[in-house]
Amino acid sequence: MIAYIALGANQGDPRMPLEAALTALAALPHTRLEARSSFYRTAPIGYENQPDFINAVARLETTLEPSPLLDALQAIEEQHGRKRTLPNGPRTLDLDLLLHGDTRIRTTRLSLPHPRMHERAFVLVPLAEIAPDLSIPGRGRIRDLIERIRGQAIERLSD
Ligand code: PH2
Ligand code: MG
Ligand code: MG
Repeated sequence: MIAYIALGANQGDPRMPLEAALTALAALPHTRLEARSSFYRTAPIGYENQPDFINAVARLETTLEPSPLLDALQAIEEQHGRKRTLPNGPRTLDLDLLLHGDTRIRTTRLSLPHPRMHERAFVLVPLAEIAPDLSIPGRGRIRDLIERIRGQAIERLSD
């Protein structure tokens, strides 16, 4: 199964936890890291009085089901000092499961596709870099979705 993961951080030098998280994703059991986007500097969405984020997206090929994959993502977050404080507030590392094949579920623990991904440039722009022809179940083609979020500040960082 193909799964897409959003990575984000905005404390200290956020590139370090993002690089460490990519290494940890590549080391997950039954999983291959197939692609990763560039890093992007993005203006905070939601709670605005906080530093800019660094965001990226990774594509995994995995036989892990959504729930064990989410467990693994949360374990990686905790290894990198994630403290759950304000919703939408500052974080040292956030790993969100965006898509898992064509799975559509809504549970208290996990919603797929991620319920806000289609309206966030910090997800769609890095995702389009590694999956330009993707369609998001129930939401449509990524190319069309990106047309609607042109106002959100996002800048691709050089390697
Ligand atoms: N994550 C949030 C809320 N707002 N804004 C940006 N730019 N990037 C994020 O990763 C982000 C956010 C909740 O997880
Ligand atoms: Mg999260
Ligand atoms: Mg998040």
